[in-house]
Amino acid sequence: SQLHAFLHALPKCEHHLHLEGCLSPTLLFALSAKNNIPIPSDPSYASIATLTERYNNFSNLNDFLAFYYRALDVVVSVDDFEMLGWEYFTIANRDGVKHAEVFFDPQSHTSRGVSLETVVSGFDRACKRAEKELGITSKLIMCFLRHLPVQEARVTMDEAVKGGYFDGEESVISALGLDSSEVGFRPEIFQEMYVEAEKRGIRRTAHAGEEGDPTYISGALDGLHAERIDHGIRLIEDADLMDRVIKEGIMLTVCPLSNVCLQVVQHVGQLPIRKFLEAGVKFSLNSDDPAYFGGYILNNYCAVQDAFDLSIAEWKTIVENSIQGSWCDQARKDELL
Ligand code: ES4
Ligand code: ZN
Repeated sequence: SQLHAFLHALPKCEHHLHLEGCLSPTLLFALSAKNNIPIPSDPSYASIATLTERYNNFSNLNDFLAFYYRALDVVVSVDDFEMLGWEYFTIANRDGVKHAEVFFDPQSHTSRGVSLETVVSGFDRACKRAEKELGITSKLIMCFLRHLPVQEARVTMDEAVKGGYFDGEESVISALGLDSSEVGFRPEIFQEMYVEAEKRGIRRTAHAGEEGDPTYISGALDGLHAERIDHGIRLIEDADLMDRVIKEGIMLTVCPLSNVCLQVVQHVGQLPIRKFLEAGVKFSLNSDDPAYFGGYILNNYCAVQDAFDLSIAEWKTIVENSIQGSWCDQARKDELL
């Protein structure tokens, strides 16, 4: 696209990236062979090509999530989790990412008999290697699966606390998130865990306003004291709530290619990017589940540029907001600015 070299060179921060969403068809088939775990017999899984083709045709969030959870069967050992994390960081490095705050879904693994320790150790190794070898700083955000009973989130949180992973911003897990099927699973259900996270000095974010209406966004702000909102694009439907988000400086983590792939919008140009810029809503641009949605972060930046033809000054605003909205310390922000 136009400005491609400029966009590539920008010091990018990523805030909305599911490590499990980096499991490409190629890596899925490789781990299946390595671990001797069968690929599902469903015709979609006949080959890397047929699976890739199916990934290009999701009808909505739940249709995608079924594939996302199912693919994880082949990921079992600490090495596998490290490999999945490393897959992300090497491609992010190629795209010019300098700092990444990445999600993982422990319940999608513990429900298969994989321990929290295995998951956290593998991802933590990938993060440490990324800092050492690539100079990428990162944070891990543990997400609860909102379609599962709240009691299971409670158990997951207790296990993270007991393991010593979850005590203040400097611990292995530095933040809490909420993801999976949105409509019908309101943020407030998870209030108790978010209150506890706040007491423990843990940062908080939640997916809201992707498929859900703006009351899911206000629910995440009021009920969970979320400091950021993941997706949040339906904020554009509520002018008063938008004023509040602007006043409080809440950042949205917007994922353009994801929204198109999951048919939240028909094309990137339908996203309220220009309206958010003009109104002063802070947002970062992110890749969500890049192995499923046709591109990593640079593809998302390029898709926005192709759709909106933003000015250099507007790109500077986006990049500065995404650095300032990060949860790294001020010294790291100053290096990136
Ligand atoms: C997700 Cl795009 C999206 N939305 C909600 N939950 C998710 N988990 C992984 N990707
Ligand atoms: Zn997401």
